[in-house]
Amino acid sequence: MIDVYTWPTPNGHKVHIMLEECGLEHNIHGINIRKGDQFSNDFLKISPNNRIPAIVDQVGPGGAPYSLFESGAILIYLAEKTGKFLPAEVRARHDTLQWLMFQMGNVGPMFGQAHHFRNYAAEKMEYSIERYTNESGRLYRIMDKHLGENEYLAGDEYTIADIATFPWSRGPERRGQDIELLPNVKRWIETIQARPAVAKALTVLEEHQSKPTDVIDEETRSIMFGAKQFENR
Ligand SMILES: N[C@@H](CCC(=O)N[C@@H](CS)C(=O)NCC(=O)O)C(=O)O
Repeated sequence: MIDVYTWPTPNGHKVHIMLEECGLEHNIHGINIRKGDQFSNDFLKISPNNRIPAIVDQVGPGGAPYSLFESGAILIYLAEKTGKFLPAEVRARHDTLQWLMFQMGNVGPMFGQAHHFRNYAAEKMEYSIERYTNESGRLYRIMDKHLGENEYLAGDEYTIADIATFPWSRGPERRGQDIELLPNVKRWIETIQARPAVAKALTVLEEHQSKPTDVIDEETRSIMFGAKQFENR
């Protein structure tokens, strides 16, 4: 049994998709990051960076419980545990890890900044909006070119690289991008969201899913981006 500490965000959805795809038994524990659940001592013990997702595998290596944070590390762990979605062949394996790192180091952080400055920042700063919208466009175009030559990010097979990147890539209009200009990304998004495991995973805690129209109140702003976030713990 795997305990998942999570929230319906792109990083949370990566793990929800992987668990559904692998058919692993799991319990969902909602960590409401808008209300500050991520700062509780119990959660910080398993996720010292006060971010979701985190997991505790009750039957980890050697049969003892094992906890992990960082979605990329969780995907690799679950892939190795199940032998699924991370090819064994050396080139295919490293192609997968390469695109997984592309997501972790580029797509997630840059798209996250685009969301922040376009939707959440109290002050609308033209420079920051333009910088992260342009950077998001650049990353989408890299994916679009690559997906024009490959069915999935790591080649012919659906892997943890796709599982990590899909939840961040859907709804490109949130990052100021026109999906019609990204035909290969569009085809890839549609293929992945038609998978039953993905459709099911996207319903996890869906009543708490944030919408572009959400208004952020002062308490949430302090928790997510202000004094509460930067307190010494
Ligand atoms: N690199 C981390 C990023 C995780 C992350 O940024 N999680 C966000 C939600 S998508 C979060 O928990 N935010 C809580 C906070 O900012 O306090 C991962 O991939 O797991």
